[in-house]
Amino acid sequence: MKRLICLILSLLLLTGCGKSETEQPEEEKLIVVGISQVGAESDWRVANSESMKSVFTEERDYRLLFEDARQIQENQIIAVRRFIQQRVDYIVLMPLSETGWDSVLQEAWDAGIPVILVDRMVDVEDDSLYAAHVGSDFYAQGRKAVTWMERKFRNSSEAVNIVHIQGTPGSTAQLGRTNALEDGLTAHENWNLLARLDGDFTQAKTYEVMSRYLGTLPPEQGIDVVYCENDNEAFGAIEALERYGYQCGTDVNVICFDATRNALKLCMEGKIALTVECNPLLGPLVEEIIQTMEAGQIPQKQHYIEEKQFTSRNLTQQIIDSREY
Ligand code: GYE
Repeated sequence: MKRLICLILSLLLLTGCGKSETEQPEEEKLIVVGISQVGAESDWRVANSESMKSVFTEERDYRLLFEDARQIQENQIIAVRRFIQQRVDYIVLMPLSETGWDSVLQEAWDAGIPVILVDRMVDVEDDSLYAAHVGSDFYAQGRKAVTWMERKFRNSSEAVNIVHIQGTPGSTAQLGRTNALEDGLTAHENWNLLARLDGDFTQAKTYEVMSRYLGTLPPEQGIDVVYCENDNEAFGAIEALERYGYQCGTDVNVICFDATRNALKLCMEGKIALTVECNPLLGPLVEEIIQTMEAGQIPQKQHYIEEKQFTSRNLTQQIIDSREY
């Protein structure tokens, strides 16, 4: 009797328990997406991760493998190699900095796994190593800030004293926003760069470097602009400036990028003069690219998104309330 039961069970297993031959087990129907995220250094980054996680869910037929690199590029390279070993269907990479990607992207290409770049770019010799890029034009964002400064100081022949707080060195967001300011400095003789500090896109580091810097300044030193390469740097800079008795919005014009809800609030209060929008909600666009490839088509290589800019003049409470990030 035992033998008979075993035989029936084995037969059932062999025939797939009566399922038709074309039907696949649940797991195999899911599109497997491996995401290598930079870290969680800013409000922008957290919103970007949330956007990806809300799109790539099992209910929507995806299996998501999400790796946070904690701001270390080596961790991203390890994650991408792991995704290749796991034979994921797509790799989504938010590269920390632009260089150092040729070998690992070549490995993904050799394994036939498309790589979609999100947010920042990579500097590789062969751009067929990635399928598409979705992100912002960071130089254009920087130009918006520089144009605002040009208008603000157009009638002033006196020195415009600027403190520049940079983002993670070598990242596309840093390079584009820095280059735009550099061009502004070259174009305007009276724009005077007081200092260039590395805030690494974080509030804590910016508070630290800014406090240290302000501590070295003579009390009469005026600062007209603090050009922060993201909102979180602006939060840290404002804290430090206030600690040293500067009035943000009256003495100092703090400029930043992202336009997250907390920055919009400070802008409405007048402490931030300008925040240039950088949209982190890129999950739906990445999904569109994946679906294009699933349909056997070639996706558009470059996707830039429309972005605005905010000052206390065009901000409303309604805009702040409806901000998703
Ligand atoms: O502005 C900043 C972040 O690369 C666009 O990185 C991104 C930047 C963003 O940490 O907040």
